Amino acid sequence: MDLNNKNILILGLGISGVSTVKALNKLGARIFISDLKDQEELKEYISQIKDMDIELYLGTNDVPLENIDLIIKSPGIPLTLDIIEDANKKGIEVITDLELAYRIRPDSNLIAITGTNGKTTTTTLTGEFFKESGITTHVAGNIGVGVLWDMVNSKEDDVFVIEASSFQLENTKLFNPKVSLILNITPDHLNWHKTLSNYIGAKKKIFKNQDKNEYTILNYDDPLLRDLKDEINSNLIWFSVDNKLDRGIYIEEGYIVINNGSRIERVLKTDEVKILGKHNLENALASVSIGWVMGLDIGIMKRVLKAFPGVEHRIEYVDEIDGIKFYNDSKGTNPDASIRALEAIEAPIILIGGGQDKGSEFDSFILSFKDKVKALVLLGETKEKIRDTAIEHGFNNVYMVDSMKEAVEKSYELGNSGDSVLLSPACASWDMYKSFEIRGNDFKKAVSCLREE
Ligand code: UMA
Repeated sequence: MDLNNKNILILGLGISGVSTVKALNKLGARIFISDLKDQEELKEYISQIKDMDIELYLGTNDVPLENIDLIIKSPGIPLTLDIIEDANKKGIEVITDLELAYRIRPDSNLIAITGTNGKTTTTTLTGEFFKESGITTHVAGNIGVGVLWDMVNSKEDDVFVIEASSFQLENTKLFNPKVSLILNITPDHLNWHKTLSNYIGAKKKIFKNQDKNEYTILNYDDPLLRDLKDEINSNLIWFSVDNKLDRGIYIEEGYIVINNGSRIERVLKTDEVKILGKHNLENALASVSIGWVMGLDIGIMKRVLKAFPGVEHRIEYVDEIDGIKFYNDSKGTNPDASIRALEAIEAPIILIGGGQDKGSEFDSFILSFKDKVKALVLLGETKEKIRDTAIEHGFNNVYMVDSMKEAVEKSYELGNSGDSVLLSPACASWDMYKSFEIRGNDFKKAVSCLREE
C-alpha cells in the first residue's frame, strides 16, 4: 500500500496514535493529528514525535476534512463522533491501526487473538512459544503496544502475535490474519458497541476474510462460539477444557493432548501448567492450538507452559499480611472476568469491586459469590448499582468506600487469617484511573502501605 504523500488524519494521540504517526512518517505520508486533550496532557506522547513534520489539532476533534485521504482512528474513540459521521458521508475511509498494519504487509505472519477474557495471558504465552522457538516475534495490539511501528520495522519471517480488541476489529475491512482465535464471548463494552450483537459482530471480523489458506481456532466450550461453525470458511480448529474432540486440542486423563484426527499426542499434565485456574487452562489450550497449527515443537511449548508465571494485574499474588493473602486482578474489567477470578481464588474472599459503568449487569457476578465471598467492598461509579444488585440477591455484607487505600484498609479490617482479599472490579478503571494498570499499581501500593503500618 503506497502512503507516500497521502494526507492522513490520525484521531487520538495515545499508544496506538504515536505508533501510527511514527510508521506513517517513515512511509512518507503527510500527517495530521487531532486529539481532544491539550498539549500539556499529551506531552509524554508529543515528545515521541517532536521532530516530525506534523499538523496538530489539539483540544478538538473538529478538523477540516477537505484534503484528507484516510483517517486512522484510535481504538477507544467512539464511532458516533461528528467527524467520523462526516467522513462517512464524504466517503473518506476510517480504519484502525490493525487494518492498516494488514494492508501494509498483507503477507506477514499475523496471529490475532480476541475474546472477552484471557486475551492478554494467551497473547503473552503464545508470544513466549515463538520466542523460545528462536523466531523473531512481535507481541502487540491491545496488550499495550501499537502494532504499526513494529510492522513497518519487521522482516518477512517475523511473527506477529496480536491481541485484538473489539474496538480494533470494528473498523477492519480487509484484515485477514494467518491464524485467528476467539477465546470466549460474554457481554462487555456495551456502552461503546451499543448492542451485544454489534459487539459479537466486531469480534467475528477476526475471521471474516479467512479462507482455506488460513486457520480459525475457537473454544468448543463456549456455546456462542460453537454456533459460529457454519460461518467459518477457513480451517476450523477447536479446543476444549470440558469435552473430548474427534480432532483438536483438549484434556484427556489429566494431560493436554493434540488430536490430529488420526493420532493423539500428549503435551504435558494439566497440573504441570504453572498458571492457575480453569480459565488459564483454557488460555493454555488456546496457545497450544496456535503453536500446533504453526508447526511449533511440542517440547518447547511444554517447557514454556511449565515456567510461564502469568501476567501482571491478572490474578496476581501481591502479599500476605497476618495470614490474609492479597491478589490484584485489576484486569478483571467485566463481570465475566471477575467471576473467573473468583473461581480461581481460595475462599473466604473479601472482594473489592466497582469502577466505570460500561452498561454491564451484575446479577451473574453476585450469583457467582455462592459461599465464597464473605464481604464486598465497593468503590467507583458503579458502586451503588452493584450494591443494589447484591441486596436484591440477598447479599447484604456490602461496604462503600471512596478510594483504593480505604478499600484495602477496610478489607484488612474485615479479614481473618486464611482469608483472601481480591481486587477484581468487574468494571473498567476509567472513572478513577487512566488505565487498569494504574489501578492495579494503586492497589499494590495500598497493600504495601498496610504492610509498613
Ligand atoms: N480521544 C479523542 N476523542 C475522543 C476520545 C478519545 O481525541 O472522543 C483521544 C484521547 O484524548 C486519547 C486518545 O484518543 O488521547 C486515546 O485513544 P485510545 O483510547 O484508543 O487509547 P490508546 O492509548 O491509543 O490505546 C489503545 C487501546 N485503548 C483502548 O482501546 C481504549 C489500548 O488498550 C491498546 O493497548 C493500545 O491502543 C495499543 O493497541 C487498552 C484497553 O483498555 C489496554 N483496551 C480495552 C480493554 O482491554 O478492555 C479495549
